[in-house]
Amino acid sequence: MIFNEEFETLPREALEALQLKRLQQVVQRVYHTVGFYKKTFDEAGVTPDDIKTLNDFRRLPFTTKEDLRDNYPYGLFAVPMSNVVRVHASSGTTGRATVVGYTKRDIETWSELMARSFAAAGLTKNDIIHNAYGYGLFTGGLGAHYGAERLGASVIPISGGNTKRQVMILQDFGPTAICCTPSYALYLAEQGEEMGVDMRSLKLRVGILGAEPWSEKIREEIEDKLNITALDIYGLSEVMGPGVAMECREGRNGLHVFEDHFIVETINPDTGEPVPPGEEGEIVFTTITKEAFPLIRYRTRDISRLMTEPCKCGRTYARMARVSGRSDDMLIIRGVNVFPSQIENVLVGIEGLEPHYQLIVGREGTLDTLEIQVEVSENIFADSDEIRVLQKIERRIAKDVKDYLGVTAKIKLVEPKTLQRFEGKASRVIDKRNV
Ligand code: DLL
Repeated sequence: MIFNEEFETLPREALEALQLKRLQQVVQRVYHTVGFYKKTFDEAGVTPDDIKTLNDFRRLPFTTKEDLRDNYPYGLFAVPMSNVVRVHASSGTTGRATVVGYTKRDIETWSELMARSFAAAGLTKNDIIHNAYGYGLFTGGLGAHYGAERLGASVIPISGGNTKRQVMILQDFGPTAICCTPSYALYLAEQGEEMGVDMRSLKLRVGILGAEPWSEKIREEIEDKLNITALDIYGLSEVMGPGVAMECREGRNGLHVFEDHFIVETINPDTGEPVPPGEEGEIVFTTITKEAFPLIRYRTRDISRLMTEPCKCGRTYARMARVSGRSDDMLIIRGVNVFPSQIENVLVGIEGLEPHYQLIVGREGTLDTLEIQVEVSENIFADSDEIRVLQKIERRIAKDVKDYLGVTAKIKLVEPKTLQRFEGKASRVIDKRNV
């Protein structure tokens, strides 16, 4: 279902004309209201009047997370605080939080984009949405909440945590859709099973899952355990929150970027040069309708690739492939670059393992070490030849990690349900080298 037929299916030419018009307006506005942009544009030798085509746009300087931190908390706001009706913040793993603001109209836009996302997942006003994204400074909870109301659906504002109670509510209130991180969906499934609840026979039929990277294999696992269709939703606080891009039910292949509100590009993270559609690069967004906190060419650090082929759902937006990881999540182990998602890909391909793992990076003398802890499936312990089977799995992981990623890892198989579970975003890397 398409929530806003007019904008979501605009012919490309009209869409690009709209983008240019909106871009020109926002560039004028930030140049004249935000000191930071005046300075960076001047330094780059570009003025708002130079933006005559969408291509000229590449002359504008990038904005980085560092810039946001330097202007903490409100330095990049383009309206007076009296026009700001909400702030959110993302904590990040290092340094100061990033603070973002919304005008009344920004909240309306965001609600509409979330409503569009829910509609893309096949939801209507007849659905009951169990919203387990955290409410608070995190954008997930309130973002999804307002979108669900905009759609006219019924929302259960359960937020994160208290997992046993969540299982009860899933049984008793009969929600048809769930919003949470993929890792929390798995945890809920596991917790339900432990409570003796048949999680496949709930009324749930759709999951709108995001806020962290996940793989196709994890999607299959969630779909199987909860008997739902699981769809990927993407967003980041700086750009708006959830609902920047959403996978549609029909295509299930890449997330449509709501390009009437955001211009998306991919760049080479090392050189800043543009990368053509189809090739992996760092995703960069420019917001073209936001009032309180517009962002020009914001470098997300997220790695993905753009797809411009038409989608069977009829939306004319470009799609981004599922985010494979963040350039700043990259681990360098004895000089080899490794993304946690690459290790996950190796693990999910091996029979007998559960999708719960932890990576521990350390240092012995001057050498980096990597330990992969991963849970094995319950049924392995039923095997009479348990020890031999376990050893075989261990060797297989070590070999695959070495063959595919070029790093030597110590493997530690652990019993089911012994590693940490996550209510929000999973954090699977413990880097002891930094402490
Ligand atoms: O995570 C917003 C959100 C809430 C998105 C709920 C989807 C659902 P932040 O806390 O600012 O905002 O974190 C943003 O999370 O730059 C990505 O690295 C990662 N991320 C978000 N969605 C996805 C996804 C929210 N679908 C950061 N796949 C982003 C992979 C994702 N990574």
